[in-house]
Formats: sequence, C-alpha cells, structure tokens
Amino acid sequence: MKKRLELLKDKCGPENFKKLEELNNPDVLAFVAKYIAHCNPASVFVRTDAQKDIDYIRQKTIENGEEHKLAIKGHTYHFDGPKDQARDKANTKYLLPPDVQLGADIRSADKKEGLSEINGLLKNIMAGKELYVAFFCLGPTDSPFSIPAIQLTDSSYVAHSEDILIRPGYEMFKKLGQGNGFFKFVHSAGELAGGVSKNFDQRRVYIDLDDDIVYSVNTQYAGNTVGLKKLAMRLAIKKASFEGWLTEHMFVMGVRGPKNRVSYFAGSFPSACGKTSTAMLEGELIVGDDIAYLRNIDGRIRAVNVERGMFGIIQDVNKDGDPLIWEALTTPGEVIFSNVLIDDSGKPHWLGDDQALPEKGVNYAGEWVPGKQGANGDVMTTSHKNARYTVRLSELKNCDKNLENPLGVELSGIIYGGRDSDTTVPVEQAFDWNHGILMKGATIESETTAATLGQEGVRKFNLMANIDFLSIPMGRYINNNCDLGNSVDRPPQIFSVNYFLRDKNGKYLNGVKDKHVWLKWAELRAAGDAAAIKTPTGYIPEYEDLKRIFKDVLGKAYGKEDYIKQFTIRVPENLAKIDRITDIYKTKVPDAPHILFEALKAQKKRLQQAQKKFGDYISPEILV
Ligand code: SPV
Ligand code: MN
Repeated sequence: MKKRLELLKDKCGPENFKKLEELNNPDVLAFVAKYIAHCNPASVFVRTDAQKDIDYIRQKTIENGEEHKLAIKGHTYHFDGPKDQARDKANTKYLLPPDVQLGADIRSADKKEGLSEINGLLKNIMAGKELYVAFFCLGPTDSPFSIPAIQLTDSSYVAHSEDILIRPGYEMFKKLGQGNGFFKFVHSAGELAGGVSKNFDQRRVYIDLDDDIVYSVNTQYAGNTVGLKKLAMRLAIKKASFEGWLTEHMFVMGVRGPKNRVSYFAGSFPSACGKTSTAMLEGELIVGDDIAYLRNIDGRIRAVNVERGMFGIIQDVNKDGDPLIWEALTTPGEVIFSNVLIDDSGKPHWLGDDQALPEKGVNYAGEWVPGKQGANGDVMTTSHKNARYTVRLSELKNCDKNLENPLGVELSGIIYGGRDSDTTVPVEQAFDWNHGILMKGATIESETTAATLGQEGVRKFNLMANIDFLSIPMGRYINNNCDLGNSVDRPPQIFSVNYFLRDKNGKYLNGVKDKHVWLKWAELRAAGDAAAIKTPTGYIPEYEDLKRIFKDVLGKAYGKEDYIKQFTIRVPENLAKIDRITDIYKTKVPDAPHILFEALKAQKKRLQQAQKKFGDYISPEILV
C-alpha cells in the first residue's frame, strides 16, 4: 500500500494529490491508488467541484480530439466507433460467486474468471494517457436520496459528459466521513485508432455487486462508459432492494391540470420508445428523462431525478415536434452531439431534423456524401439512429423548479410504455397499485430498437422497461415494487400507454403528438376528475373526454371512428400476450411471485368472459 501511495503521489503531482488528501478518506485513497498502479496512466487529474477543474476537462476534450468544436458557441461533437454505437448487452455481465444466481435473462459471469479477465484487460491500459478522477452525487445533494460515487476514466469525453449529466460530489465526499460506502467506476476507452476504441471486440462491462464497482473497457459509447448513468443504475437497483426503495428506468415530470394544478408523473419506457419526448412535452415540466429513485417519505411516494442532464436520442428532434430541445440544440450553450453528421460549416445534421441535407460531411463512419453505401450495400443514414445529444436540464425552458428539491416530488401517477404494434390500447388505467405493477409493469413487451446492439423490431419481454439493468432476481424486484405502493395509504395511480399501435395494414393509429392527450387524461384520472370505462384490462377514457382534450391540447378534431379503432379491446392478442408472459415467468423466473400468476389468471378470465359475451374485438361503445 505504501508503495502504491508513493506512486499515486508521483502520478498526481502535489496539487492533485492534495485534493485527494483533503477528503480524509482512506477508502478513496486506496481505491484510486489501486487502479492507478494497475492501469498505469502517465498522469492523474483530480476533479473537484471547482469551475476551473471542470473547465480543465472540457479543454482536454478538444486538445486530445475526443470532442471537436461546432459553429455554435459551447457546442461540440464526439464520434464513437462504427461498431460502438449502442449499449452492448451481450458483453455486459454481473460477476457472481458460484452460489448466487439472478435468473436466466440476466447475464452473468463467474466472478473469479470475470475479474481475472477484466484485470488482464485493464493492466497498463492507460499507458501514456491522463486519468481523470471525478466525484459525483447521484440524486440531489444533501438529500435522503443522495449516493456518492467516484469515476476513474481515461476519457475526457466521459468525464465531460458526466459533468453535464450528473451533480458534482466532491464537497459531499468531504462530509462523508470514513467508512461510508460509495459507488466506484473504472473506465478505459483502451487503445485508440483514429480517436475511437480500437479493440471493440474486447469490449467488456463487468459489474461487481459485492464491491459496488463497475469496470468498462474498450468502449466509448456513453451507455457503456458513463459510469454514473446505466452502470450506477445497476448498483442502485440492488442497494434500493435491500433498503426498501426503488431505482427505476423512469422519467419524472409535472403535468399541468385544471386551475394551475401540477401533478407529477414518473414513466418507464424501454429505450427509444418515447420516454424523453413525453417528458419534454411542450407546456409541461421536466424533472428528469431517464432514471428515478422512488421512496416512501412521510407516507407519500416521492421521486427524484438521479441525474441533472439528458443523453437523449436526436433522431426526429425538429423544430415542430420538439421545439424545446430544438432551441437548446440550436442556440449557444453547452451541448455534446454524438454520432451525428457534421458539414463543412460546423453544423450538425441528423435523421428527421427537417433541414436541407449538406452536399457532404463527416459522420461516425467517415466521409459522407448523399447516397453513400455502407459495408452491407445499404445507403448510409446521415446520423446513426442512436445518435444523441447531451445537455443540462437547467438549459431548458421547461425545467421544473423541483429538480434540486432534496425530497423530490410527490407522484400522482406512474406510466408504463412500450413499442407494441398490435395488443394494448393507447392509454389505460390499472384497477389498483398491484394490478398496475403486475399487469402493466411486469408484463411489458416491446419491439427492440437501435439503442442496443442487435436486430431491431423483435418483440421482447421487458418488465418495468428495466430488464436490461436488473441486478436482483426478477421475483424479488416485482415484490419490491408491490411493497412500495402498499406501504402508503394513497399510492400513485398506474397507467399503461402505447404510442405504437397499428391497424391490420400496419398503419399507425395515432399521431406522434397524441401522447400529450393520453397524459392529460391520466392527469385528470389521477386527480379523480374524469370518468372512465371499465374493460377486462383496466379503465379506458370516454370518447367525450378525449374529444375535448384533443381540441384543447392539440387543436384537433377527434373522430369517433378513430376512438373506436384505437380503444377496441383486442381479446385474442391480449390472451396471447398473457400466455407468452405466463410462460416466461413459469420457465425463466424461479422466484416469480404467486400474486403475479393470480393476476395473470384473473385477467385471462375477465378477457375470456368478455369474449364469450362480445366477441374477439370489443368496441369501447359496447362496454359503456
Ligand atoms: C437507454 O438506452 O435507455 C439510454 C441511453 O437512456 S444509455 O445511456 O445508453 O442507456
Ligand atoms: Mn434509458
């Protein structure tokens, strides 16, 4: 240890070492010293919460070519490698001792073997590079939700992204006291070629739950590297499960109701299924767009945004559809664009931006001209489908005043969404909390998207839209969800939404803006201000209410035929879904709770009874 400390001092230099010493925390020193000895960077920079430290990292991103300046002040862009454009689920694994099992759908590796592999990859991996040590706070600072965390990375882009996305935590560490745990992240982009990770075929994201540490190597894509985002989420799911609260893949937002009422909602959707665009709806208030912690505080379910920024999908962000993001992306301020197309004038372009295409440009795959073909002979898109922007929420006009509230916001509702072309209605309220958790959250199926590597459009089970991040057995996770709502007198109302329903010819039954109407209806229902129709699967809106909301919110006429098409209960599809889900829980989830099977059975029975009475496709008009 003494030798390691000497080395640490040497690599840090006096100024940076002093910043570590001032934390007065031997665990921090030991952790940092261990990985400096192992990864062998040329030098170490320690980031406190001071602006000059933050500026230093930002400057480095330009100097070392991980980011480049764009024409608009404060805007930069970054490219990940062509094969490193999304979360790598196949190589993201929990390192588990032989006696621990998380279940069939949660990837894991033997801890001893995994550690030996990752340590092999990390050995001397930072040679010649600078290592950044940065301290963060997950959740608002000075709050019951706060979790301290340290990131070690040799990527200034990762450290810069984290500064935009996550609240600073150096001052928190000062107050932490010795012996308190913190989350730890070690990242290296590995050897770079042309600025991108060369050894992407040895990309690994390994999570050690016992030691609250995540290792990420040979990758740059933020979903694999920004420790404080999805990697911390996995550690927090386990921590929450032991402590009786929840870590969820949820936005948090304020929805305006009548008479200046603001009701807060949290919403869980699989990646690239409309989560951010819902949280960003014009006229409403955003608290967060991706990850939330939920706790029972004084008998109410309250939620915070774990982050303070957005790493949002840029495809289809345009002036008309997303005016608020558009403004942030086209005016001076701190923004990182990743994997978009850059033209000669330093202007970014992306799919669906409604702008004229340039004659040429550069994207993550190199020089681009219209019609350029990719390796498979297909015409290459300008930007990658999973291209993103990174921006602080405080830069947005619709940022809610409660973003930094240490107690978060009290939730009136929870929404589960997914990409479902043929089964569930556009919006529906659960009968009660358990029905919502079990039959809305725990039964989500969604068609896969470009946010993860692999084929798109395949229907996949994705409970609570959180399956990619679960670090505990599914049954326990479902029970924890039920328990939280049952621990309060008035739990939030639970809803499902489906923005992707199609007719038999494959045509979408809704416009992209219709989601606003579903949300406003949910707000009214949560406040007890709207009637509803009871169906075998939950409560659906009455036509007259939707007609009024369509008019008020979108200025649009809403026809009865559209309503009937959208809200017809599709019994065969719903029954098939119940069978698929029951089968998954029976065969793959050994600890699936009994109440879940009961809820599935009860819903099946309700559907079959209705089928006998009304047939396969039940118009809402029949149920009134
Ligand atoms: C998602 O894929 O759900 C995201 C982006 O929010 S990532 O950081 O890659 O997880
Ligand atoms: Mn996400």
